[in-house]
Amino acid sequence: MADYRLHCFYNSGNAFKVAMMLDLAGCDWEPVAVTPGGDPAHGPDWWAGANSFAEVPVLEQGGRFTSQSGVILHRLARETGLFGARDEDEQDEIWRWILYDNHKFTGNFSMLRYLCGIAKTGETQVTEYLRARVRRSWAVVETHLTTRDFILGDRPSIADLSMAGYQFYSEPTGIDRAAEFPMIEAWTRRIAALPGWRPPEQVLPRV
Ligand SMILES: N[C@@H](CCC(=O)N[C@@H](CS)C(=O)NCC(=O)O)C(=O)O
Repeated sequence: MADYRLHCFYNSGNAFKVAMMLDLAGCDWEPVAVTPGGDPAHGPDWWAGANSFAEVPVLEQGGRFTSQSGVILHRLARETGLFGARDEDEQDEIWRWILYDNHKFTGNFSMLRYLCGIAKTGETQVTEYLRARVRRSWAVVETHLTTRDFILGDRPSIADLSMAGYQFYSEPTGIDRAAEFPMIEAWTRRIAALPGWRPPEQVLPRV
């Protein structure tokens, strides 16, 4: 069995955040496919116990299960000595961006992508509302990246991996990233150029 097992599914950009970290850090890991709501590999006990939040990703390591991509990234940075903070100020800065990511940068975009690109609901007041919120949070990151290559400055950290998780899916959302957010576009390409990076379709299981 691999050192790390990532319980995940293809469409989860939150799971892809962790998959990127495992790949870039050169970890020995394998994906375990999850079907939301229940599947043969994950019975009711798993959903009620190890995964009581009923979300992916969940990282399994030596019988221990951890959910929440931000916490998983933090643990992996500590264990591998890679993509983490060099001091307490950097640690605070990483958490500041990961929390902003979970709440706004990823939080709004993941719902917009789901409605527009996967459920294909068509235009609604909800998609309009989410798109406006995505544009506002992406504008914050666009400005931040005008003066640096990565979120902390000149080197990538788990803050970048968290925030980039959904940037590698291409369903239409009504937002033209390359045209509207060229700094985010360039940052995404810098992350994809890191040694060991693989796209979601190569690493996450389709269920
Ligand atoms: N803040 C969580 C979000 C996890 C999350 O929302 N996962 C989605 C897939 S991307 C999920 O499992 N959704 C199932 C549900 O909400 O029922 C994290 O970063 O891990």
